[in-house]
Amino acid sequence: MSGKRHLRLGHQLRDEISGYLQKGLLKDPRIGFASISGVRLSKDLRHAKVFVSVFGSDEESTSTVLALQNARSFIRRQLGKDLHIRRVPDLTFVQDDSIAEGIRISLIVDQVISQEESAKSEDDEYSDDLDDENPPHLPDERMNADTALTASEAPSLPTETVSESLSWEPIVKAISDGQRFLLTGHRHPDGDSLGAVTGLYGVLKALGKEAVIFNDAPLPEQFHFLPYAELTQTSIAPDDRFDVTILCDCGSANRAGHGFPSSPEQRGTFVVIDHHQTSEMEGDVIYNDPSAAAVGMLIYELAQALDVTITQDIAKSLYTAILSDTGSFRYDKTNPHVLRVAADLLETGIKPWDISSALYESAPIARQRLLARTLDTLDILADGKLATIHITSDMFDATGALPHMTDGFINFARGIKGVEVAVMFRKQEGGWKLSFRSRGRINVADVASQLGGGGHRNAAGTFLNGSLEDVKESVCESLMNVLQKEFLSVEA
Ligand SMILES: [Mn+2]
Repeated sequence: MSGKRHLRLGHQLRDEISGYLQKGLLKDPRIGFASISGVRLSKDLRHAKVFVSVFGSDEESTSTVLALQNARSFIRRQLGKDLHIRRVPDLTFVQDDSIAEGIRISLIVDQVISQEESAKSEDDEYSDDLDDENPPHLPDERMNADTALTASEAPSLPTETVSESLSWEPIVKAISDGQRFLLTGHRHPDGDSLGAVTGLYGVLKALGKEAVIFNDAPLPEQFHFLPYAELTQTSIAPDDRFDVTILCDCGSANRAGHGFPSSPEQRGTFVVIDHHQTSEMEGDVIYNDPSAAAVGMLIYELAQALDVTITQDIAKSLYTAILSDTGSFRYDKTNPHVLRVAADLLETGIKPWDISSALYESAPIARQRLLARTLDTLDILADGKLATIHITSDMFDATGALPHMTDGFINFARGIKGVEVAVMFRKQEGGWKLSFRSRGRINVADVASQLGGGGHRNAAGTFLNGSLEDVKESVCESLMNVLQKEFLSVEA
């Protein structure tokens, strides 16, 4: 069998069956809002597995797949007529419970599968570099820092409810008992993770503790103004031992930098302080409050629990963290409490403009040149609800800009009137780093986590392999489905 034929048939089946769904040809009421995410053909073209993505509850998924399965004879007959083929493959409808799976499959179909197994082997590639620019953290408004991922962008989740079940007590105890600390945030740190870490350093210093700040790479220049940033170590000696290791702004050690100690002997008590909804959490002590606008807010609370007076140095760091993750006090999590904490920090005498100008108004010229080119790639889809931009290697080469300088670019795409979701595709070694931003209706954390990434409701990211065309097509198709469902269901 030729690869071409295989490819063509896979596409035809996918497109035809999708068409039947869209046209409402299948009248079974159990069929929910479904799309065909991919078709996998056996070598001899006699069998086809049809992957169905259902945007709805588990029950809706199951009943949709069941209904399609029951209608398979009808669908085969219809396909025979429409495609003018004598032998339509046997169809098996299976639930594609992740968009990622769908994309994986459709990319594979595009590349022409020669063995069925090839699908499996690519699994891992998606989850890889999640951290790259911190998925769980997507910047918001930011100019440079990878920052602002803003949990703040995630509306709702009343603070009170969440906090009630959370207690600082175990962390206060771990800190009181320990003497030597290791502090770090996620790889490719943003203003919140670094501000939280340097603020926490100030808190520990006030308590007379000894602490090491770790990041696997030198800090981006715009963070050099942060107190204690210059103490950051890019490696940890294998024989170095800590009583307590505190990880901020992400939920697991694999999001920390390369060289982050992996053994309990070295780490001591492993404490995680985070505010992400989708992080998988690991740690001896975990404090995760997704309602918090920034981890900086949590470090402020922790300082209070420890009875530490906020110095200017601590305030600078925590203000940076909060400013970063609230998009300069623009997102929904900018509630009265956030502003009161910010006000407290300003009471120490720190100057807001010193911080905001260092963070947002000190861009290198190469960054602005890359921004100009990136905006030129703007694509508007889904009746103006979906905007995409992309950055290729050539664009980096032509401008001399570096990957971390692209923070905030995507907000220019989301910032267009009518755009509900924006996606930025940025070339990275081995594939594309995707950043998602939502205006609020669509939960892009769900979309990203189905693609092996994560993030917040309105800001998320992931990494995918493939050509720009393939990745973009698949992701946009999935997003268009999500948008269609959201807007149909709301308008209906
Ligand atoms: Mn954060």
